Amino acid sequence: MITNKKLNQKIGLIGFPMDLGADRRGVDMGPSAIRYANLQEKLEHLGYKVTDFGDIDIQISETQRIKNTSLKYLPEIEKTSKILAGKVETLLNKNYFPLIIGGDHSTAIGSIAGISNYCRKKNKTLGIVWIDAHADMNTESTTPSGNIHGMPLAVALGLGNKRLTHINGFSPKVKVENVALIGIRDVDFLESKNIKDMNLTVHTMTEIDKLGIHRIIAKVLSDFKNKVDYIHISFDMDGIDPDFAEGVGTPVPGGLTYRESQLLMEMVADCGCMNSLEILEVNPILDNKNKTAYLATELIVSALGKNTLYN
Ligand SMILES: [Mn+2]
Repeated sequence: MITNKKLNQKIGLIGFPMDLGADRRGVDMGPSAIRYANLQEKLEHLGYKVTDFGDIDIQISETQRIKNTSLKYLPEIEKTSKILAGKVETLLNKNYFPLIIGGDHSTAIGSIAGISNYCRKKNKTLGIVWIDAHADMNTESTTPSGNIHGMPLAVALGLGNKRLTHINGFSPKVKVENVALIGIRDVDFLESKNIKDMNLTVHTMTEIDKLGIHRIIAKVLSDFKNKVDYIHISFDMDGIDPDFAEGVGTPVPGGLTYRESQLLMEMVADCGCMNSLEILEVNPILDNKNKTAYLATELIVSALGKNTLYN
């Protein structure tokens, strides 16, 4: 028995080989590594119809100059985020389930811009579950690095540079009360002020240690079921402990275990309430025999209804 109610739905896969948002090079190879880990085959085995729409073209850093050290590679990230936003919105309008594989977490700037524009036109309320070691709540005025992959949640909430916050001409893309962060364990000093000022819901690793991942994700999903009618999952693979996911953009010890991350995704499937999914920050250069990309594909199929006993 497959619990996910969306079975037989068609999945539209988009790769976003972006690493301009991060200092460490390598996550641009994430989409390739995840495809190599048999993603499409695993999804088809579950009964989905999968169309791979390929990667979005992104220029490499060697062909660009950094003009603003607080917002590195802003022009290319802005340009490609707009393309991604348009493609994701088109997929939703054609009744595809969008599955976006990154790429660093700046990918979420474009994906969420497209999803939010779709929700706005269809009068749907968007909720976002953000799984990550980091809060990604920096702006150009708080960032210690200038790396845009530390900013995408702030951008979605309307904080930061207008060229990012106002893609598709409106902001914020999601209301702060409809966002939940899970797995957080590394927040920058000034970034924490943005979190407090916004009154953002953050489930830190400390809270997960105390209460258990089951209780936290159950509460997040039941709250969301009452107040939103579209759920996007933004999953940064560095939310998982480097013991299980060493090939990530920015590894931080003390993260979700293999089983905690699986249970989280299985509960998302049981909920039957996920409308789009993105998996980010797989870095094959730091990985061991593509293990982290394989884990990414296992998490994707779990979220889409793979069940231990029946398939
Ligand atoms: Mn992130």
